Amino acid sequence: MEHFDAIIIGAGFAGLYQLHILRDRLGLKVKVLEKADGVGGTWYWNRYPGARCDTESKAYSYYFSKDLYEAWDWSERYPTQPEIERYLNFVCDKLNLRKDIQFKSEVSDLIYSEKNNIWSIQLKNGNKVSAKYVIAAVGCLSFTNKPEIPNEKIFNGEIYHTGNWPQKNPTFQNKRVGIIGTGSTGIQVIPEVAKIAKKLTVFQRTPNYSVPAKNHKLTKSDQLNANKEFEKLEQLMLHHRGGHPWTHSNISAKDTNEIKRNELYERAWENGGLSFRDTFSDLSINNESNETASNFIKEKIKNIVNDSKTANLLTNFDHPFGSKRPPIDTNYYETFNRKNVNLIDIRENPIISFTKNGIQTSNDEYELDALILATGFDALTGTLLNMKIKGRKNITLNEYWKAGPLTNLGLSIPNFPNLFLITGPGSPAVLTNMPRAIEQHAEWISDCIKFMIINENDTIEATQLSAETWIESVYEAVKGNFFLSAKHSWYLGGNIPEKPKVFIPYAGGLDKYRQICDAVSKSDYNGFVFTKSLNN
Ligand code: N01
Repeated sequence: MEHFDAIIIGAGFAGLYQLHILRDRLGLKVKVLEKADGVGGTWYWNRYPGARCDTESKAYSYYFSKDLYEAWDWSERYPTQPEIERYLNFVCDKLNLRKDIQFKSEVSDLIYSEKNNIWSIQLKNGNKVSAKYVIAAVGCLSFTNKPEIPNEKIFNGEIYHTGNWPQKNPTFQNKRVGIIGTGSTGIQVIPEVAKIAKKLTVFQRTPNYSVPAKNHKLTKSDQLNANKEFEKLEQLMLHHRGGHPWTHSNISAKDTNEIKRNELYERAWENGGLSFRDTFSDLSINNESNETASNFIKEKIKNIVNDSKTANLLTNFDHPFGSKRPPIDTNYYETFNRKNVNLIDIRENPIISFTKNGIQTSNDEYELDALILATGFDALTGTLLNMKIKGRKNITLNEYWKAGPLTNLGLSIPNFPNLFLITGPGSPAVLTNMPRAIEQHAEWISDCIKFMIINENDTIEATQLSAETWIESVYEAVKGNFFLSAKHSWYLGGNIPEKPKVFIPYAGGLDKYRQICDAVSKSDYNGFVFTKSLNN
């Protein structure tokens, strides 16, 4: 069995950067294990029509190297899936990473041996490797949520999940297509499929608030400006709680007069994108303020959608704006004005089962040639818990996290020494511009391993007390935030029936979180214990 200093699981944004710095800065023997046959992580699997990032390309890039940043030109304001996949392949080649990535290598078991202080890593293909350190760079949204609809086997049509899209794009030309799900993904895929399908039936359980992306092609001068503004963008992102390149508003919506407020909303709507939710400072904590945003979006939708019944269904919100991750779109609401598109309310009339020819709801049958599930993910913990991870004294991660994920800083788990998580549960991760959170984590982990090498430590492990204290901080950070009021949201495990219902990410902001992590490393890792073996 080949032994490595470090095994990294996953070759997305996180795994690639972690490989680069552990190998090229610390000189470690490192291998990345990747389930797919190419790099990209989330950007490998989510190749559905319309897949594109909601964060602007100039910000959704690595920032650790200005040379690397300047060597790549994005072609649109928001990068498409194929362009991000190409970008990650470019980074991989530029940094000569590919030779240390083993593709088609899905990890099934991770077992820690206390006796040897070694992790053995079992792959689904039967191979085995071992390592001193394991870094799980498995992504936060990588384990698909496929609802169990009875009688799937009798359905004659095709079934696709957006999070596991086939390499060879299926064709929907002249087909009757159904889509379940109107989250960020559904909102991207629906307008694209509507353009080609003979008929599109959208099965909506909960309407979502969406703001226009206002995507556009980037000109040469846009690209040069992004390069010139590298330092400025970097600073803005460092000080933004979500790692985005704009400043926070300090104006309350409720305290702003209606004319001014609508002017600011209009400007944000016209500008498009995720910054809409930062138009005012109190949208996520004050009912009155939140309602102003919700009403503004409702009005917009009602002005766009011609059929009033459809418009009512699309605005029948059951959660405050921003309490679920707000999507952005290109022609989502406009799509419902097409003659070939039909919106079905499955909250009122739930899906009962597949039939031979389609889907049966409580009041009708819908004939379909293909069904697309845009039903999201078992987020943040799904992929970790699906690998069988055993730590000290044979404790399994599944048992240890029975009541919810327990980590210190979302980086390390008591009883699981030398196992690090990138953007793990308890970190700001999914509430941020991911590459910023990923770079911060990968660097913290690399610094920590360097510290261990210098000090000849064999193991590092979060203490139980530090993890319990940190999870208290996670609950504290979200108190009073509307995130807690969207009961079905994946932030709360609400989309997976058997999941503990706890708020998973740290909502205190990436800026504050970075300071906390820095303070921990400066204190020689307060909250962690190190051990040395007798050989040292
Ligand atoms: O998943 P979701 P997503 N029966 O969980 C419905 C990121 N992302 O893939 O709301 C019927 O948000 C569910 O209905 P409801 C982003 O962080 C990023 O869209 O639970 N319906 C909902 O409508 C995002 O938040 C980007 O009532 C069922 C939908 O399916 C995260 O990924 C692009 C159902 C799932 O929405 C997840 O987004 C896309 C069932 N049994 C995504 N189960 C970019 O930035 C679920 N639904 C590129």
